[in-house]
Amino acid sequence: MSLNSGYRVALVGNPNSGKTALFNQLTGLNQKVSNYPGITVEKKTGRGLFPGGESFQVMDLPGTYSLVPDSLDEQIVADQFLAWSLGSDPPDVLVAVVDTSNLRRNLLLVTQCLELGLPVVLALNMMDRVRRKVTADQVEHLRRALGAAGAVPVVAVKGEGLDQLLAVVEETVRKRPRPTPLYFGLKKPVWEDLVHFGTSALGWSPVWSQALAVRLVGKEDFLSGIVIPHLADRDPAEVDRLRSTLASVRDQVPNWRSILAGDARHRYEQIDRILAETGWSEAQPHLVRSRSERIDAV
Ligand SMILES: Nc1nc2c(ncn2[C@@H]2O[C@H](COP(=O)(O)OP(=O)(O)O)[C@@H](O)[C@H]2O)c(=O)[nH]1
Ligand SMILES: [Mg+2]
Repeated sequence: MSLNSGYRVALVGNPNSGKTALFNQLTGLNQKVSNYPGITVEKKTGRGLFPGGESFQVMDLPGTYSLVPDSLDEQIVADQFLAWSLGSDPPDVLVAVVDTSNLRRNLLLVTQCLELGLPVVLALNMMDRVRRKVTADQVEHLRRALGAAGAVPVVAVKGEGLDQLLAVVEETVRKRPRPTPLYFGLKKPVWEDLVHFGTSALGWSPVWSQALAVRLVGKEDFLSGIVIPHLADRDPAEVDRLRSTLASVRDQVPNWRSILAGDARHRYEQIDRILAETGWSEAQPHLVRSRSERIDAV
C-alpha cells in the first residue's frame, strides 16, 4: 500500500437510490458495519481498489431526501455535512448516488450536496430503468449545469459502469479540484447578516453560508439541534451573537416558517430548467411528486 492511499470517498443519496448496492460493488467483502454512537443507525465503511491499484476508504451514509433533516437518519447526514464544513476531516470526494428513474426528486439532495464545496461525482444509477436512451452529451450537459466533478451512468446491481465510475472518482481524488459551487436555493437580502456570520465567524464559503442561513431561519430547531452542538469549543459570546443575529433576522421575516418550502420550490425550478435544457425530462418514465412538493402543496 502506498503512502498516499488514504483517499476517502463518501456515498450520499436518497433512500433506495442504490447506495448499498454500489457500496457492495465497490468494497466486496471488505466491509465493517458498526452503529453511530448511542443509536441503532448503521454506520458502514469499507475499502475499495482504484483501477491504478491504490485502495480507498468508502463510507455509506444513511439515505436522506434533504440536508434539512426530518428524521434521525437524515439528521446524521446533516450533522456529518456540518462537521465537514467546520473542518472535521472531510472526505476527498462525495459520490452522489442518483436514481435516474426518479431523477428530478433525487437532484434536490444533489443541489444541496454540491453547495458544500467538495468535489461531487454523480453515480447516475438505475439506468436500466430509464426507458429512452440517454446520450453521453446529455450526461455531460447535466454534469456541467450542476457543477459536478464527474457524472457516470451505472447499473449498480449489475456492476455496469463501475469501472468508469472508479476511473472518474480516482481522477477526481488525484487532481483535487477545488470546485466553485453554484447556489441553487432561495436568496434574500434580509438574511445577509447570517450569511456574513457564516463566512466571517465560521469560515464557511459564501455558497454554504447561504444554504445554512436559509435552514437556520426556516427550521425551528436547526440552530439548537444541529448547529450549536458543533460549536461547543467556540467562544460562547460568538454563539450568543449567532443566536441574536438569527432572532433579529426572524423578526424581519414574519413568514419564516414557510421559507424552506420556498427554497425547495426554487431548487425544483432550477432542476426543471436544467432537465429541460438537457432533454433529460423526456427520458423520465414517470415523475413522482417529492416529499418537499407534497409539503409545498399543504
Ligand atoms: N433495476 C435496478 N435496481 C437497482 C439498481 N441499484 C439498486 N437496485 C435495487 O434498488 C433497491 C434499493 O437499493 P439499495 O442499494 O438497497 O438502496 P439504498 O437504500 O440507497 O442503500 C434494491 O432492491 C436494489 O436491488 C440498479 O441499478 N437497477
Ligand atoms: Mg442502504
